[in-house]
Amino acid sequence: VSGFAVDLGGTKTAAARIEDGQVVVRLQKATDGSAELDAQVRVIADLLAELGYAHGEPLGVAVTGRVDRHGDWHAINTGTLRGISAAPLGATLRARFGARAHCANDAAAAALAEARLGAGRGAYNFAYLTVSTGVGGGLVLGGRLIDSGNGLAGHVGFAGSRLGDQRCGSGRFGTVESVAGGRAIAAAAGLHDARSVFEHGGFELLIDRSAAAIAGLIGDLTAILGLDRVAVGGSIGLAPGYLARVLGHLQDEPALFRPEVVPAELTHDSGLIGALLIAQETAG
Ligand code: ADP
Ligand code: BMX
Repeated sequence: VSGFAVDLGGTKTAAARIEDGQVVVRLQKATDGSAELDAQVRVIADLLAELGYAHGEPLGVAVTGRVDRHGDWHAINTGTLRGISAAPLGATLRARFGARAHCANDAAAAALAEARLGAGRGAYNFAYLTVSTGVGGGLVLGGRLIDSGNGLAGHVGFAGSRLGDQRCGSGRFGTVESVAGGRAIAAAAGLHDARSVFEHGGFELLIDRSAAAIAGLIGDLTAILGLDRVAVGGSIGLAPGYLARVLGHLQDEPALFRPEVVPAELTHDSGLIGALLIAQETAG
């Protein structure tokens, strides 16, 4: 795939020019979680202009939150995206960048890219999990990315965790995201962001609780879907030592519920590459 892509997460917005499935230039800036649709699209347009994007070129935009069949964008965790509710992202992108612009959920995009070009190659039932600002997911079963009309399919971070004792910004109680996501880790530590929790030291129990919740989620998903491989990404998922903790907790599961668990191979580029793959496939 060749073209342009944007990955708008809860913490950072990345944009890239992609050639033959590889990111050749990448830019990044902090996401404004309180911005409304117009302001978010302005940031996207500025990054694309800096990359030399010209109207009508292929463009994939991956976003945190759910994207429904009409291309409307909704926050599920309303603490992460405070200015977005039923925002016509797809229509706005097409009006501004042309008919080859498409949008999708960030973790679903990343899952497709890992399945096709990264850590999921050769797996039959594959899941990608991102442990980042929230906890997101994408399921590629028998080679097909699972979707749903309301864009909720694959949102595994909103499944329950036996370690959960809080409500997350989705309104749901005891979610994996409320235990394992970056916002939850930072709040529990009383620090501004999860990165400082990792760098500060002394919060091993909190980090370990996050990893245990992810291991429990992997066991549950494997029971439901018969996964043979799971790839873990996101800045927390890829932080040194984190995956080893997940694997440690996974040892508490019976062998049948332990798929192969590996780091995301396309690292921080999977959402970008997947967004462009989806845009190309949607275009037919
Ligand atoms: P996004 O959620 O925007 O897609 P990331 O995958 O970078 O972006 O995840 C952001 C979360 O990861 C934030 O909670 C941030 O504090 C945390 N984070 C960023 N860098 C690191 C790091 N090196 N180690 C641990 N956590 C990190
Ligand atoms: C949340 C949810 C998902 C997203 C996931 C990872 C919102 C705003 N986001 O579970 O749609 O895929 O986070 O996103 O409801 P990230 O921001 O952590 O990368």
